[in-house]
Amino acid sequence: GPLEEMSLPLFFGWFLLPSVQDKVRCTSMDFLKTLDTLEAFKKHLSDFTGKAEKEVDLEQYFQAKGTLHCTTEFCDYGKAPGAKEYAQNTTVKEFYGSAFELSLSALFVTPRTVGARVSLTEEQLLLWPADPKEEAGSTSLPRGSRAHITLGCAEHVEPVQTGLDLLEILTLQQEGQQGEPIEEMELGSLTYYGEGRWLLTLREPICTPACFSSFYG
Ligand code: 2AM
Repeated sequence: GPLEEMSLPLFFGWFLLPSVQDKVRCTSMDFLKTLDTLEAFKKHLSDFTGKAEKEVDLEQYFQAKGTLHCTTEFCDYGKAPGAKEYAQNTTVKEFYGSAFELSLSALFVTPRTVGARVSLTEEQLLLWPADPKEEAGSTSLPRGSRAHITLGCAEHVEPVQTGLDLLEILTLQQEGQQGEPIEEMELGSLTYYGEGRWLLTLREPICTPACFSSFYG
């Protein structure tokens, strides 16, 4: 019946506490503001606009998408494959409602999304499901590679894209593409990977408290 169908959430994940959400949002806005002014970014502006001469205001370009969180398992109310098994997993049940500290190690921007990479600890990896997308490349990426927080999406782009954009950058790195080092910024080093893909590796990871829980919507 309908109640049974509702018994699984839309997704499980780590939810940032409201006070740190503001801090992370500010950091991301500052980064976008700075990136926008860089000559190197202007040089590759057509990645974002399709036209070389047009201007782009990155802060307007991306729209925020609700509460900041790092999705572990997308359940789609039970319709997604593996959702039931995940919800019934003893580790998932044990840690449900527990506090964690997430480490944000990088920020990334593409013409589609802006996000923060989350570097998971061994304990946090226990809550990370097997992810076919991480295993998809010719040599698969380490477990947890997709872990991220969506900070914003371009118009008509769904948040699921953020993790795929991150995997794309990590795949390039794994294939040996160093990217083009752009400059040392206050927050860390900025690298360009072509096709509008920018990665800011943070000098100091941002540590943020987060609660492992689920979202029904
Ligand atoms: P996100 O984790 O990149 O932000 C609700 O849509 C949440 O579930 C969003 O946070 C979204 O992306 C995530 N999500 C949506 N579809 C997904 C999918 N097919 N696989 C993994 N995560 C998904």
